[in-house]
Amino acid sequence: TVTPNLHVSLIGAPTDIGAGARGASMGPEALRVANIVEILKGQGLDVLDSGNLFGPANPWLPPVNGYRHLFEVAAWNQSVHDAVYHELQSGRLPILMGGDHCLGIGSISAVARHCRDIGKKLRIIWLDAHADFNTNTLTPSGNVHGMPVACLCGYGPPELTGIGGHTPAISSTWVKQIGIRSVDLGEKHLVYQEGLDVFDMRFIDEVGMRGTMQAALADLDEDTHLHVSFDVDFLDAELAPGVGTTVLGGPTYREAQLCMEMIADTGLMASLDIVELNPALDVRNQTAHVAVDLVGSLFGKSTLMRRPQRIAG
Ligand code: 4U7
Ligand code: MN
Ligand code: MN
Ligand code: MN
Repeated sequence: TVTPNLHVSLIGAPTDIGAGARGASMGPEALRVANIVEILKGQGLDVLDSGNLFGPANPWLPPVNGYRHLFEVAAWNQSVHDAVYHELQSGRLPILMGGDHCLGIGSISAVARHCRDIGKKLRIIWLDAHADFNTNTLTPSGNVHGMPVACLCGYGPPELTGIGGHTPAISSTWVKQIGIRSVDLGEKHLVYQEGLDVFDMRFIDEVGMRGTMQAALADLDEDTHLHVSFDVDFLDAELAPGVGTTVLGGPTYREAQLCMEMIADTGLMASLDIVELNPALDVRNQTAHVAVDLVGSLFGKSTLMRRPQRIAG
């Protein structure tokens, strides 16, 4: 049987260093203003807000060699790696509050290192409108928030691929992407070549969110560490306007709830990123409130009393 970790640590990483629009740096505070601490405590979790990490300012320069701000991106990711690894070693469940999605490199490198330490199987649920599988030669923007999955799989600069002490940090077969509806032309080829498991919006349209999550969660076992990387632009743009890169046609509120509930039912989530929230583009913090509500469901909030159960594959 599976016992979820009830001791969670919030880690704020206030930066937009890998993004194309300014403002994701305000994400951690917007999540706090939307009562992330109180809501998780209200669900019986022991919540520790460790405050914010520090890192270089955003110089807002054009790309060099296909990367914008590579040096600063590496510095932020090193500090995210160290903080996430520390919480995991302390036996706590880290919740990284970004910040843009380039920080998934540091976060997941740390999770992968921890799983190597203790011999656990790692699986990653990547909730996003985008595949984030660009490289410096494929990227149309140079923004590193479009590259974290590729970097984690070993396609990227050594400054980013080596952060967790092992390159590649993960195998692409460990990643299940949900909600994808925007993949760049060159990126498409690399996603195909790698055989990445992408449950795109067409798959969700045809199979439904229940069937999608059953497939995405099929190869978990009791010894699996499940990491969830929640890019808020996963959600339909009407529901979640407060993100830098909105894409129409995302999961509805109900579909997103079911997705989160089915992850919670596994009892295996052991680390989480909440990224790409951009309060500068939000409407009265609504996107932050929706994100926090969904995170509540990720941690097992449900309408009715529930007995422990597992969704079989
Ligand atoms: B996010 C993009 F070109 N693919 O690489 C790119 F469309 O973390 C967007 O998923 C990346 O929000 C979006 O710049 C990164 C673009
Ligand atoms: Mn993303
Ligand atoms: Mn995205
Ligand atoms: Mn984005």
